[in-house]
Amino acid sequence: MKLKQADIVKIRKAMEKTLDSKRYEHTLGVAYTASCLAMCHDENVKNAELAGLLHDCAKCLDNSKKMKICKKHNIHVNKIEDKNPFLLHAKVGSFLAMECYGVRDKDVINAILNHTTGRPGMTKLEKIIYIADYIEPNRKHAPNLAEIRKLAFVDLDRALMRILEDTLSYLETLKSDIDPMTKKTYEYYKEESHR
Ligand code: DGI
Ligand code: FE
Ligand code: FE
Repeated sequence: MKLKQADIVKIRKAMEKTLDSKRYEHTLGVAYTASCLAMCHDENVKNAELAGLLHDCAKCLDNSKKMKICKKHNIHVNKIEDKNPFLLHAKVGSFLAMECYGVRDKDVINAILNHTTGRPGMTKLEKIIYIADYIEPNRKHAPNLAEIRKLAFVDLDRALMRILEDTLSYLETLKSDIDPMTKKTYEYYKEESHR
């Protein structure tokens, strides 16, 4: 099924309702940034906008609601997610994208699913959403942001690697639990960058 502009408008309005205003502004930032990255790197622009709009659609559900959705629909919750339920907004979000927002495109669904931890062997769209989430205009505090923003429009893989490195060291300084997938993604792209 081809995505219509009307579907995008409907989803944008649904996000305005379901997200708090800060998260909605971030969401618009990710959608526009992802569209621009798609233009720059020859990806489907509308898919990038759609995945950007929906990537945090489950972010404003409280943790018990996210857990409940996982239990009800047999979505696996690992130990780290059990201790840090905010991580589940990606899995739950991809589920809602399919079930509530009618998304059928697998690549779009996977871009939502993997936007927090990444995964080894990401598609171009998955990389674009992962990167757009980090560099969108409302983000302010990440180190090296100006440099990574520029790099994202030159080389997706190098931008991805910089973000993975900075995210992992940030999580390590905070002594946060690290999801096995976050670690695996980093190891995979570190190896790939040496090739
Ligand atoms: O939902 P957003 O805030 O827009 O962005 P996100 O879904 O990428 O979540 C961002 C946060 O998630 C960021 O502070 C890094 C953190 N994160 C990524 N991987 C892991 C993680 N946090 C923990 N505790 N463990 C991880 O493996
Ligand atoms: Fe998120
Ligand atoms: Fe986000």
